[in-house]
Order: sequence, then C-alpha cells, then structure tokens
Amino acid sequence: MEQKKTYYITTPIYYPSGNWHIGHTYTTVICDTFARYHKMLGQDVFFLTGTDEHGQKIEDKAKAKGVTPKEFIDPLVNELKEIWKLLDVKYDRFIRTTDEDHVKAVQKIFRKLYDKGEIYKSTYEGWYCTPCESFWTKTQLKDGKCPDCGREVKLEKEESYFFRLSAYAGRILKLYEDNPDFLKPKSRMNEMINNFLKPGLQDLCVSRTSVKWGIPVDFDPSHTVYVWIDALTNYINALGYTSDDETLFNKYWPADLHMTGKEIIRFHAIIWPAILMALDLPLPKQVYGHGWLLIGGDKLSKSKTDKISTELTDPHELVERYGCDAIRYFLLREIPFGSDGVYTNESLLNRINGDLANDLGNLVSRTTAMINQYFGGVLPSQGELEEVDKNLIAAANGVYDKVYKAMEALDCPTALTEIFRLVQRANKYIDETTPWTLAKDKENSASVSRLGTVLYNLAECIRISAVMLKPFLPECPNKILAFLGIDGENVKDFESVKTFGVLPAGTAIEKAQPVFPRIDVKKELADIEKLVLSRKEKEAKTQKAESSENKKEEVAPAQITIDDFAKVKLETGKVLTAEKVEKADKLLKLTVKTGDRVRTIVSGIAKSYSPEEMVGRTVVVVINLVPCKLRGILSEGMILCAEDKNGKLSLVTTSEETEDGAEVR
Ligand code: ME8
Repeated sequence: MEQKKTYYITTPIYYPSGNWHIGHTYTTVICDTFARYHKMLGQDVFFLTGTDEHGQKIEDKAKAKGVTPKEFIDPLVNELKEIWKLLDVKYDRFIRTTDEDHVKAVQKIFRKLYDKGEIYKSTYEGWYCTPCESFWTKTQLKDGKCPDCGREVKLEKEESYFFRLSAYAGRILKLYEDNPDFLKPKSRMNEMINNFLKPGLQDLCVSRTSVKWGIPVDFDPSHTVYVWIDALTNYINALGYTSDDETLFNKYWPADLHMTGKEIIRFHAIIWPAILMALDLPLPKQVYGHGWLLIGGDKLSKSKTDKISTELTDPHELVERYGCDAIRYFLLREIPFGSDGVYTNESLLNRINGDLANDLGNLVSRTTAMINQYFGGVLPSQGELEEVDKNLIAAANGVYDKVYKAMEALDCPTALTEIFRLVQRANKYIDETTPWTLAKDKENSASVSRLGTVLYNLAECIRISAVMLKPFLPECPNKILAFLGIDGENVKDFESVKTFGVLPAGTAIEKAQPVFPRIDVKKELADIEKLVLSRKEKEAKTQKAESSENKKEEVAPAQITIDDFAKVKLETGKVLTAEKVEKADKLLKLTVKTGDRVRTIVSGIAKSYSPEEMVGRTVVVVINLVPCKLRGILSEGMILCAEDKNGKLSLVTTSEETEDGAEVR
C-alpha cells in the first residue's frame, strides 16, 4: 500500500455566527480524525481550518451592536477556537479571511484573473437575501421569497465584476468523468451534473459595490470582493500562494481532501475547480459532501436555534458533561457517513453507555482486574493456542486492513464498527473461556497456563483496539495503553497493530479505573430537559426585556408634532361586562361605555386581568381606531395599558373618579 508522502485536508471556513452547536463540530472532528489517521500512516499532514469573516450580514450585526465588524467577530472566533481546544482538534493553521496575508493574496488573485480576461465588468441585477448572502434569479424565488430561508429578498442592480464560470461547465463535466472519485458520495456528483452542469452555468458575480465589509478590489476600490474569490481561495492562500514564500504551497497543494457539508458542495465542486482552472493550478484530489446533524426533521442551524427542542447542543456543555472522546465518538460513529443523522441526547447517551462504557470499558476493567487478581498485576505469558484463541487472534490481525479500507472510503462509522467488533469479540471470548473457572483450579499448572494465555490474548486485543482508536479519540486510548504499561504518546504509527503478541510477558498491568462511567440515562435526560427549559425561559425573558428596551430606543427619536398626537382621540370608559374569548388565552371581550356610546373591545389583557377584575373599572380608550375583527368579534377601540419587562400589564386609569366619555389629552 504505497502512500503519498504528504496529506492536505481542509474544513470549510466557518461563519462566525456565535450560535455554535454540535452540528458545527461535525466537519472539523472528521477532519481532525483523518489528519491524525494519516499522520499515523506516516504522512506529512497539513490540516487547515478557519473563519469566513466578511459580508453584509456581519457588517449589519456589528452595526446593530455599535462595534466595528472586527470587534464583533474577534470574540466569536475565540469561542470557536476554544471549542476546537475542548474537542482536542489539532489544526496546523487557523486562517481568518481578515488575516493580512489572505487579504493580499485575494487581491493578487483577483487582479490575475482580471488580467487574464477571466473576470470582466458588467451590471448585476438579482434578488438578494441578506441573511443568506445569496443572489437569486426571479425563477429561483419561492413565492417571491428566498428559496433557502423563506425570508424577504430585495431587487438589487449594481455594477459588478463577473467571473466567466459559464465557460467551465464542459471542463468540469470532463473532470468528473475522468475522476469518478473527485466528488463523493456519488449521489452529490449526480446532483451537480443534473442540476447545474447539464443545464449550463452562468457567469458569477464576484464583486459588490454596496457591501463595504470585505476585501477591496485594489485596482477598483469601490468594489468589494464578493464571497467566492475571498472564501474559496483560503485553501491556497493559507499555504502562501502568491506570497514571497510558497514553500508550503509547493509542498502540500493540491489538497487531498476538501471536507464540506452538503449544502456547500456546489461551491467546492463547481466554482472552486473553475477558479483553479482559470488560475492554471492543479485541482484538489477529492471533495466530500457530508450530511447534516438533524434535530427533529431540521438541520441544526445557526438561524433556527429557536426550533431546537430540549436537546442539549452546546459543544462546551456537552464536552463538560461527557468528555471530549464521548462527543467525538458519537459524531464519528452515529451518523452514517454521507447521510444525515438525527441528533438526540438519548442517542448520545446510549452510544456512551453501550459502546464506550459497556463494550470497551468492561473489556478493559475486567481484563486488567483479572490480571491483577490472578497474576498480581504481572502480564502472564501466552502458552499453547486453542481454536478459540486462533479465532480471536485472526479477528485482531484483520482489524487494521478493515479499518484502512473503511478510511480510504472516508467511512469513519464503518472503521469504528470494525474496531468495536474486535472489542465485542474479545468480550465474547471472556464468556467462552470463563477465566474465573480456570482460576479456581489454582493447583493445576495446565489451568494456570491456560488462564495466562487467555488473559494475555485479551490484553493484546485491548492494545490493538486502543492503538486503532487513537485517531478517533485523543484521550482514552492513551489512558488504556497506560494500564498496559505503554506510553501512548510514543505510539505514532500503526506498525504495532500488525503483529499479535507485542506486549512482553512480565509487563506490569494496572487495574483500570472505569474509562467511561455508565450514565443513568433516565435521570440524565430529565436533568437536561430541566436545564434547557429553564434556560429557554430565562432567554425569553431577557429577549423580551431587550426588545422592549429597543422599542423604547426606537420610539424616543421618532418625534411627532402636537397635531400628530391630536389625531389620537382618547376618552375614559366604564367597563360594563367582560368575558373570556374562547380558545384565545390572552383575549378578553369587553363592553365599554364611553359617554353615549357602548362599544365592544377585544383586548389582550387576559393574562393580567380576570373578567371579574375588569367589570366596573374606569379605563382609557382609543375611540377613533379603525374597527377590526379579532377572533370573529368586531373590536371598536383599544384600551391603554402599561407593560413591564416581564410582560405584565397594568391598566391606565384616572387618579380621581371620572365620568365615562371624558376626553383624555
Ligand atoms: O458554510 N450538521 O460556513 P458555516 C452538520 N462559510 N454539519 C453542519 C451543521 C449541521 N447541523 N451545521 C453546520 C460555511 N455544519 C461557509 C463555507 S468555505 C469556502 C465557506 C457545517 O459556518 C457545514 O456543513 O455555515 C460546514 O461544513 C461547516 O459547518 C461550516 O459551516
């Protein structure tokens, strides 16, 4: 199995959204695993990740907070880096699109493409969705709204630079034809061919004059480089492309693998290769579009976090509660690679209990405990082998090839399944050989030797499983190896797993502490639910307080004249009757006498006042409001209330007894 000497793997650069959730960690944990795995194959690995920091959305959010875009982004980037630390993600560079070297490189690339005639100036007209930072044609809109998020779009027309993407459809089809592995899984390649390449590509708008937070086109500074050339070129800029020192670029480019979520496959498998072709650069070896973590039927996503039921999704909290390895294991094992996978706290806890605490944890603690109990913590030697031993050893010897094959296919769940097959096989071997029965026959040297063989074989299976687990789980394999007297830090390749019988007899074996404590699932789920619900309640309150704060701020500057105010006719009214409105827990139907007139008013005060409390009260009524139907009842006015920050209402009334129908000014 001849290996290439270097291996370059990338994640997409992340939008600094701040709503970091476990779905975000998926791409990067996979990449970190492949990076560790390829290092252990003996390759010189470069692993890149980073952040995608420009665009209107960031500019708007920063403005709303009264800070500069950079001030807005910096803490979010730090949060993301903190998450990678918690998950023990070891990247070689964290590129930020605001990094000076990236900015310079983007400007050089833009100019290069312009000089070559690959970029030209024209006028852009399209429907723009600000939250998604996407332009749509009229036919792409869904009911006149953004087809991705369903929000309002606005028609924009402006002078722009365009990249001649339309010229590349044929070359990209040929690329797919010649390299069937270029884009995986295969279904994504079909999607690109049928939905985009065959219908023909359109030239791509690559600059904006209306967006200021971005990289200026240096030869035409009223233009800002728009998304594609800024974000996608990070993969070459991080290696010093166009800089004074292109050593890394020459060493690692082309990338071996761009790992991305399936929603950005079009950018990576069509636009990016076209840009590289235009620059006359070699193309990445492979692009992989993985599936999503779903909650309910929805993608866990930054703009829809309010939909996130009672699942705990914050990576900080999850790692704090269950540890880095448990979270990584879940991500790598549970989601069928290439497909979507549903995330629930229950499925996470079941994986921890089932695979890690029961299968792996039990094997380690039973074996090391027996070596301590029966052999005083000294590894016995392996004697003559029986059929059952040979069977186990064959399983252990086959695991490397199986994992290798799965990892070549980028299939972490299968690779882990293979390792855990060995773990389960070893547990079964304990039941088959019943070491405790052999131990009873202490005086019989054949039994003692047989017991030694069994425990030796088990220790070897643990060693092999732990070494194979190293790329996936950074912590527990080394802990397990330490029980067997091995310094896991020194195990830097897979050589030792290719031979069964590496552990020398006589090695001191420590009685293992539980590697993964069992979790009481029912109790834990109840605790999580309580935690999430109470937090949501708090958040709702703060939001309400903030929004009423904002309302006040908004109202304050919008001044009106005395004539404006005079348009509002207010009178005192006496509440004659009050009743609840059926199936509307906030509404009361009131009849209110204002002078000569008795009017019906539907009012949203039912949460603060009962019907009984209302009857007989003096209220202040807006009497010249256009009548409107609420729940089928014609409401002819509005009564005034004050609302505190918790949403509690208090009726506005007069301080002295006043007749109904008195004008309020
Ligand atoms: O797309 N399940 O950034 P991003 C699985 N800046 N993966 C998920 C996920 C989920 N629920 N939610 C997010 C961008 N991700 C662009 C990329 S690259 C030149 C520009 C993954 O912050 C997503 O699929 O929206 C992607 O791989 C990564 O998080 C960053 O997404």
